[in-house]
Amino acid sequence: RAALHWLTYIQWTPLSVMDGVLVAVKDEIDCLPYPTTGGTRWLGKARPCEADAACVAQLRACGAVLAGKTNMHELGAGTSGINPHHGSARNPYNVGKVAGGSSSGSAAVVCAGLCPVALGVDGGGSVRMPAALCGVVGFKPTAGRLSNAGVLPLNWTVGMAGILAGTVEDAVVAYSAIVDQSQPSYLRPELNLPMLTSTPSISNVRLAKYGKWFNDSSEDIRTCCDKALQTLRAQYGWETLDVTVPEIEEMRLAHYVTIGSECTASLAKYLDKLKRSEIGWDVRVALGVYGSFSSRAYLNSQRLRNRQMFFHKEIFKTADVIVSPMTGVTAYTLQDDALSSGELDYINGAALIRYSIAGNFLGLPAITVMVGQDKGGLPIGLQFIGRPWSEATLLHIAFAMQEACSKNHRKPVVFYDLLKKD
Ligand SMILES: *[C@@H]1O[C@H](CO)[C@@H](O)[C@H](O)[C@H]1NC(C)=O
Ligand SMILES: CC(=O)N[C@H]1CO[C@H](CO)[C@@H](O)[C@@H]1O
Repeated sequence: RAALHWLTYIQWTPLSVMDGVLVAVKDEIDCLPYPTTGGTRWLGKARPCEADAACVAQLRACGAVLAGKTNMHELGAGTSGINPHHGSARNPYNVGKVAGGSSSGSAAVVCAGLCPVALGVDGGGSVRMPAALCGVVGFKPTAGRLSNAGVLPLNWTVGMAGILAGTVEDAVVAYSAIVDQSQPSYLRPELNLPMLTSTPSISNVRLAKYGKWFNDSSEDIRTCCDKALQTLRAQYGWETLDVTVPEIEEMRLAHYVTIGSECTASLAKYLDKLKRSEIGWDVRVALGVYGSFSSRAYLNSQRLRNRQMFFHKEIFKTADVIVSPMTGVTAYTLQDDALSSGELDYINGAALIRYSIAGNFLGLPAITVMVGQDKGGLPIGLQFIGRPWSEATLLHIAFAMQEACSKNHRKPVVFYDLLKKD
């Protein structure tokens, strides 16, 4: 094998289309030679990183250059990306605003042009929310499509790796590089990759919209996302259907109980020995709440999970995707005192996470693509949530959306054009 590799270099044949491409990795995914801190001061020491995560190993085999680890919200336990231990990622569209979290650094580096692609982890919208706030593509495939080996926190039933990319095309390339093909194919349908062309090769897409939920966002977001749907109708003839997604608040709570219980369970062996002073204030509060959930609450949450899956299956009988804004607010102000003390902002936090839950709790594939900017120039993302294993359809739809509106977007204030020779 070594000899074959050497030959490859002599002939200057790229290992893959990702050969030489810079990729950054969220600090929740194992990537040698770096420790995996999970945004904490202690986890990198308590749990040494001994091997690349499966998705990182696949990228490396494709020739990707692992540029480094990106900062994140401590333990992924918040949505702002404010981290008092390692510094807070700022939004390249306005450095006075948050980048969103928990994959804050991954969103910021892609937005600023430093890498075309970065990996994140999405347990409660943590890839898609910062992607929307930073105006990049955020893609979370179906649960089980990617290997969770080497991804923290271990064995969450809601979390998995995801992709942040400058364009849908780049997301497709990275996706094809990291899909898990190590397990027998009866565990998941065969992988399909979309052939993206400027005139979409799919027609009659039916988009399900729950008006009351859709409207539960700032006026700029509502108007912009509605306009995007009108564009899809005008340009491609894709119709929007009115649907109801029942029990959204119950789903949010059941997801919260699930993610909290799983986090506590997988980190218990470390947390029991840890001094509270090692943990940021907001994460101390989060861990206190997580640790209070009973096994009965966890089990009842799983009942709600089945019930909610049934509701979604009903919607997918008539619609191809569910469409919503990605977040209820755009990037908000990063307060000076939050830099050293962290921050708990439940109002903005709730508005950020409002549209994320089904992707995690039901394992559905979901993608966000930038569709416009608010009055302050901050990006607005539109989300498409698909049927299980419908990634190819989702990527087609996201690409069509990108093609229909990306020419109107303004560039971030902080942007490095790595291809410019000067
Ligand atoms: C959502 O808001 C729009 C105006 O932005 C309004 O026309 C529509 O009736 C609202 N829908 C619901 C279900 O509240
Ligand atoms: C703590 C725990 O259960 N870890 C398991 C998580 O899943 C991987 C495989 O996906 C196992 O190797 C771990 O033992």
